[in-house]
Amino acid sequence: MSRALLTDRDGVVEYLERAQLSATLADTLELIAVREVTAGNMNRVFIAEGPLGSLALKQAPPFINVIGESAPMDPSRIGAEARAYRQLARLAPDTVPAIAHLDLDEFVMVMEDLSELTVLRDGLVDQIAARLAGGTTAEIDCGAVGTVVGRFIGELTRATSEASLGGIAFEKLTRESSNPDLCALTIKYVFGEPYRDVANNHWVPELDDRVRRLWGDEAVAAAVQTVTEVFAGSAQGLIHGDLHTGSVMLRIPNEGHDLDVKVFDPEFSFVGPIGMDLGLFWANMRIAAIAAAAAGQSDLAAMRDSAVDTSRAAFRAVWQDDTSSNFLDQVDREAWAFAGAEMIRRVIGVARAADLEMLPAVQRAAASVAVFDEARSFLLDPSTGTVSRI
Ligand code: SR1
Ligand code: MG
Repeated sequence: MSRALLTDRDGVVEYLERAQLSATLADTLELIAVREVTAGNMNRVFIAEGPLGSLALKQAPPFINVIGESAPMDPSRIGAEARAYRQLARLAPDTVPAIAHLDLDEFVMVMEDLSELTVLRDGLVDQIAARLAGGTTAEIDCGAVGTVVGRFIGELTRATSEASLGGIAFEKLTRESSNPDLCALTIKYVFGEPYRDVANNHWVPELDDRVRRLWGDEAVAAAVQTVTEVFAGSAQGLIHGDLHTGSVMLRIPNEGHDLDVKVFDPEFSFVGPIGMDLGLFWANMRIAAIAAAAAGQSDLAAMRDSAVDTSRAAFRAVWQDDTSSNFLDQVDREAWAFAGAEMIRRVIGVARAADLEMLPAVQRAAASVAVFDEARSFLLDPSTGTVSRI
């Protein structure tokens, strides 16, 4: 990296000036305000705003941001993300933010400012927090969000499948979308570390016995091995690769606006198993539902669960004329196995679920145990997935 990392307002404004983007925000630099909105694990994000407009800047540091310099990571991953955005913009332009600028010297991507929208996970967390504090927040129509996400996954994977593209174009896409560094990260943090005694892991004390048993559980180890092989060996279509509720944004409908759903952060994208994006989304909606149930908010829990059904239905609606029901059932089973791995890592591994972390201790413990037990059952028998039709 040829310059220092962006850390403050002046650095961001100076960057925008050098990149000849500051004039889109303000006539004079003094009028540009900057705030850091970093929320994910990998990168840093800033919003720069002036009287003429606003932009989001994302910079990949040469390490995993949430861990720090002890976890070095090639910052050119931002190029993989930009490449994925280009593919998604071609295939599903309404569901991704527009990219304004890519800089592979300083590993910065400048993009449409979506900060008026709410990150789905934040919205789900706020709902519980507000109710626990005796207040209310806007309703999130999770069923409608699930429909958009399921259609997104369906359209993306169908349009990029070998059957749609033909062998030569499919091979080219697979090659161009190859993302070995980020796939290695998934293998390490999703399928690896939670199943070993490593320093990054932590969990609530109520999970102690279960976690120690998990590390010696041969049936679980075999199931995780299978799901890892599916992850690494099933090139079926382009996937987002990290489609949890922190990768979805929405504008809650109000006067003048319909529900608007965007999928972002596709840096883990590659040509992989179709069931993975579904499974990660289902896992995180189940975590959100379990958190709501533990907080005594069963209406919210049911609303959150509806996203699992609607996303599955929307996904199937896209694919059903082009494939067999056997294939779709196999996608379901793989999706639930991915869901199991994702849920386990959110209660043991380094990447946490704010849905659980924000709960008061007693409810957090109950929810974490419920997530763990359900996850283990999805891993061992994916047909236990909560969609009754499987
Ligand atoms: C060390 S954190 C790694 C995780 O961050 C990303 O958000 C992905 O979920 C990845 O698994
Ligand atoms: Mg992310």
